[in-house]
Amino acid sequence: MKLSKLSVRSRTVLVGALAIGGMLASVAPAANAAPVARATATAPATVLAAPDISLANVKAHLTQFSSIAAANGGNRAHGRPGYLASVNYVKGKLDAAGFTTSVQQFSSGGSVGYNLIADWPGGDPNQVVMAGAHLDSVTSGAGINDNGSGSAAVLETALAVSRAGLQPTKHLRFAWWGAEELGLVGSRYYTNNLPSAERAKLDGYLNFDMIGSSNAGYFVYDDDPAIEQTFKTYFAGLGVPTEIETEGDGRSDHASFKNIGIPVGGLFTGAGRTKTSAQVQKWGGTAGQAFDRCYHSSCDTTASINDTALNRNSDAIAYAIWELAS
Ligand code: DTR
Ligand code: ZN
Ligand code: ZN
Repeated sequence: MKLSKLSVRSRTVLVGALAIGGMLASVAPAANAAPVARATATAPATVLAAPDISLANVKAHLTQFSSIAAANGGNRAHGRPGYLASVNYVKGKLDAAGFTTSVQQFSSGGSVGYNLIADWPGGDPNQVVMAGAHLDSVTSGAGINDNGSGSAAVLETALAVSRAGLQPTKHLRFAWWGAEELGLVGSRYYTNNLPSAERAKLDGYLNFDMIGSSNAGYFVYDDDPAIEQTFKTYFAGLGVPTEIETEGDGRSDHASFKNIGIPVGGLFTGAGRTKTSAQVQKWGGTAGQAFDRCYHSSCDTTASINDTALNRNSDAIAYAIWELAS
């Protein structure tokens, strides 16, 4: 079901049904799904390793976002047609993959905004693991790193869950936020309107905003120790050093969840701050230059993406989802 332009009204659509549904329906594994480990009377289910997330698939989503911006005035900003087209693109992929999707509407600056929520049927409805990314760009450009990168990586991880026919212990929910660039408006609307009984079910929220910066650093949010350790373990396995994220406390959608007491974590490759020589020793790149010299600029295009950083972070997201939901 494609969304068309709607009247400017602030209302919650379907999220109530989403919260009430409880997602108890099980889903038959896809025909080519990897065999799912099952607990037996004597042995607990072993946690299956997360699949590799295809960089090519993630970049194909970025190409779609780029085409959407080009066809809609050059951006995917809140209140502009490029944002709604981005929502419809992501929603179409998720609906086709068996997710239960809902669109939450809100109003900001006189325009209608949209959050896209996708639940993977199954898992304990009282233990929900969420992962999200803001889908809107600024008006100055296509927003491919900020935040097509996070949106595409979370989408491809969700599609990998479907392809694997994953049946995690916990319930998985994915989200793409509107109007983050206006001040976390979409994610704040979601958390402010989440009933307390639903808040209590949230075990954690993972946020991915700018994960393919051209002069990338590898930053891990240090808000929740367990989530932080999950990501650090992954990067240690790659032999990639990480630093704690200090540029953005409160500057992305994880803040909306932290503000209501939900454990949060996430990954970031840097925005306007300058990379130091010491960081170049760890990660390569260019000292004295911004991590993303195209931050909030018209040059935030597919040409500005660091493939290695995007690939590593996409795989880290899958690793964390498989680990934290088992
Ligand atoms: N506020 C984000 C960019 C940003 C800046 N610092 C951080 C730290 C962690 C995540 C994101 C960010 C934006 O412009 O969308
Ligand atoms: Zn931004
Ligand atoms: Zn962002």
